[in-house]
Amino acid sequence: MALESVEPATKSTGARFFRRVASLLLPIVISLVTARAESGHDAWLRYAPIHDASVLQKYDRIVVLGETEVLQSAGTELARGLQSMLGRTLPLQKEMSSGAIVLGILPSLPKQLRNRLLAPATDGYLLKTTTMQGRRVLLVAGANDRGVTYGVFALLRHVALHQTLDALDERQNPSASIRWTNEWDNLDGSIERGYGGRSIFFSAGNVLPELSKVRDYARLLASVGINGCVVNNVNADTRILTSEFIPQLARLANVFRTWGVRLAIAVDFASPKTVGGLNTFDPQDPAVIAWWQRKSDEIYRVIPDLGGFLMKADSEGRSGPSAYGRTHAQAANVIARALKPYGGVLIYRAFVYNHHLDWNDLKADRARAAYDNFASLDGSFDDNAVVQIKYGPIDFQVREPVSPLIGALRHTNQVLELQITQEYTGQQRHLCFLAPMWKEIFDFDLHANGGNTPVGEIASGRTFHRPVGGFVGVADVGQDENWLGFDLAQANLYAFGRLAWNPALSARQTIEQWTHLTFGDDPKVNKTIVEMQLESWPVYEKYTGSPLGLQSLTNIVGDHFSPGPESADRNGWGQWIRADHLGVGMDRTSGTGTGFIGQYSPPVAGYYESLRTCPDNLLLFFHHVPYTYVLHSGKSVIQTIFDSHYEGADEAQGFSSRWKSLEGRIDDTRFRAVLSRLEYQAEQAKLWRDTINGWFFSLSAIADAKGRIGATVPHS
Ligand code: GCW
Repeated sequence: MALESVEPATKSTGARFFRRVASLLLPIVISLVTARAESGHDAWLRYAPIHDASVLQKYDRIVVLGETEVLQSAGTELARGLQSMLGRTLPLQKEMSSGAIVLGILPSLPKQLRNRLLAPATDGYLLKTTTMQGRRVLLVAGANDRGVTYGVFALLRHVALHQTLDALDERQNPSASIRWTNEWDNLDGSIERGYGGRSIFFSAGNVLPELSKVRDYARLLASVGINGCVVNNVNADTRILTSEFIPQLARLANVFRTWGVRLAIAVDFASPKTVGGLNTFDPQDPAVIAWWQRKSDEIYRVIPDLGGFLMKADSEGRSGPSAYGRTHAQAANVIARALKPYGGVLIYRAFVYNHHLDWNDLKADRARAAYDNFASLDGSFDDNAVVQIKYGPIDFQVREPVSPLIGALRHTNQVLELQITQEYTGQQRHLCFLAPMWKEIFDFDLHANGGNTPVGEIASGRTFHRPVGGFVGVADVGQDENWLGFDLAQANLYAFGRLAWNPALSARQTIEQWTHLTFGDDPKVNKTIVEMQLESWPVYEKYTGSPLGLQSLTNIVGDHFSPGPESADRNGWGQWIRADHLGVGMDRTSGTGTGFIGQYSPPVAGYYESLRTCPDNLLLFFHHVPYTYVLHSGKSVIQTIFDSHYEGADEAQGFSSRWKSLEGRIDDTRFRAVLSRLEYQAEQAKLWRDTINGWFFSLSAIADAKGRIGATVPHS
C-alpha cells in the first residue's frame, strides 16, 4: 500500500519535472532541429510538409517488387519523403494490393500489364496510375533499378511542387547515357578549385573511414538523375591504381551503388611505369597493353560496376602519348580495350594545349588547340572511348563561343564538360547561376550537318547516332554542411543534373523548381530568388569580363578570382586579349588572324568572321578593334566596357537589398549565410568595376563620356 501510494506520487513528481524540463528545452530542441534541417545539407530534398490532405490519399502502402539494394533504398526514400511531406506513414510491403504505390523494373511486372506499357529506355521510368491484377495502383516502373530510383524522385518532386497526381501517365527517358560529375579531389583531402571545404572522399592519403556524407551526396546526385561520379582529380595521383588503394575505392563504390551512381576514377597515363614498374608507358608496347588489362581485371574484380576511367594526358604538364609519338586515339584505345569486357568507358579529355605559347606570334592561339589536336582523329577512337570537351575553346570562362571540336567529332563519342564549381565565375562567393549560360551552349547550332545540330543534341549522341554521349559537370562538393559553401550555388548542381537529363528544360523551369524545393512555398521568396538567380550570370559578366567576349579578366596566373586584366597578356598561357593603347581583342579571323574561326562549319565561320554579323557579346573574342569602334548597339567599345561595369556593379548592390527584403521569410541560418555572401559580392563588384575601368582608362586614355572614371581609378 505504502509503495502504491508513494509510487504514483513519485511518478507524477517525475512527470512534472520532465514536463518542466521539456518545456524549457523544447524551444532549444526545436531550434536545433530546425537549424539542422535548414543547414543546407538536405539541399532540394528537404521534403517540407505540404498541407493538402488529398494528395495521394488513395494510396496507403508501398510495394517494392524486388530485393536489390537500389530498389530497397528507392522504397525507403519514397516512404521517408511522403512521411515528411504528407505526415502519413506508408508501410513497405512485398504483397500486391489495391491502393499501393508499386515500385519495380519492367520485367518484374505481370506480362499483361507490361504489354500495355510503352517501355522506357535505359535509366528511364514510367509513372502511371493503372490497374494491376485487378487492383488500382500507382506504378513507378523503371527500365532498370536506377530508373525506378529516378521515378521515385520524380514522384516526390511532383508532390513537393504541388503538381497534379491524378491520372498520372508519364514516361521519361534521359537524354544520354553519361550524366556524371567529376570531383577534383586529391587524396590528401584538398580539392582543386573546390570552394565547399575539404574532400568528402579522402583524407591524408586514404579514403575516409566514415562515408555518410558520400551516401548523402550519392542520394542528391541520384535525385537529379546523375548516374556516375569520378571521385578524384583529373590531375590524378598515381596511387589511385595501386593494389593497396583499390579496396578503398571499392568502399566508395559500395556506398554509391545504393543510389545507382557508378564510381569512376581519373588515372594517370604513365601508370604502367609509375605504378606497374615497367620501363615504359608507350601505349603500343605489348607489356603496357597487358598491364592495363591486368589492372582493369583487378579493379573489376572488386568493383564490378565501375563506370570507367577518366584521363587527362599531355595537358598542363601531365604525361601523355606524345612522349612516344603516339596519338591520343592510340592512347585512349589501349585503355578502352582493357575496360571493354566489363562495360566500362575510357573518357579522354580534349583539354590539351600548349601553355608555353609564344605571345609574340600573332598566329599562335590556344583556342585552336582542342580542334587541332583531336579533329583529325575523328573515327579512330574505339566505341567505348569518349572524348570529353570543355564547352568553350579556352577554359570555363564567363563567356566563350562553343568549342568547334564539338561539331567536328562525328564518328567519335563525346561528352560535354561543364563546370558547376565556380572557378572563374566567383568561386561561390559571388552569385552566378550558370544554367542560362549552359542553355545558350546547348542551343547553339553548329551547323555540323548542314543545319539544326544544336550542341545539346550532338553531346547527347543523338545527332551522329553515337552509342555513348552525355554531360559531365565538375562539381567539387566538400565537407561544408551545404556542400558548395554557398546555399544559392546549390542551384548549379541541381540544374546540371536536370539539364543533363533533359537539355530541353529551360533555365527558368529548373530554377523555379529548385527554389521551391529548397526554400518553400512563399511566393515572394520564390519570385525574388528566381529573378536574382536568372539575372546573376549577366550581372557577373558585366562587372568582370564585360559583355564583349573578353573572357573573365580575372587573375589567371593566380587565384582565378580577383580582377587581374594585366595577367591575360604577355605570358605563355594563351588567354590573351591583346589589349594595348589603341585597341583590344584577339583577331581569330581566317582573313587576318589566327584562323580559329575557320574551325567552325562555313555558316558559323561566316557569321563570326564578319564584323557585320559577329555578335557584340563575342566581338573581342574574335576580333581586334580600336576602342572607338562602334558596336551594333551604337555605342563604342570603350564606353560599353565602362558602362557595363557600372551597370553590373550597381545590379550586384541590388542583390543584397533584395535578399534583405526576405528577412523573416527564410530560416535564419540560411538567410544570414546568404546575406553575408551577397554583401561581400556587392563590395567585390565595386572593386572589379574600378579595377577594370581604371585599367582600360589608363591604357586607352579615353575619358568616360559620363565622367565617372578618374575619380575612382585605384592606381594611376
Ligand atoms: O581550368 C583549369 C584549372 C585547373 C584544372 C584544369 C583542367 C584540374 O585551373 O585547376 O586542373 O583546368 O581542367 O584540367
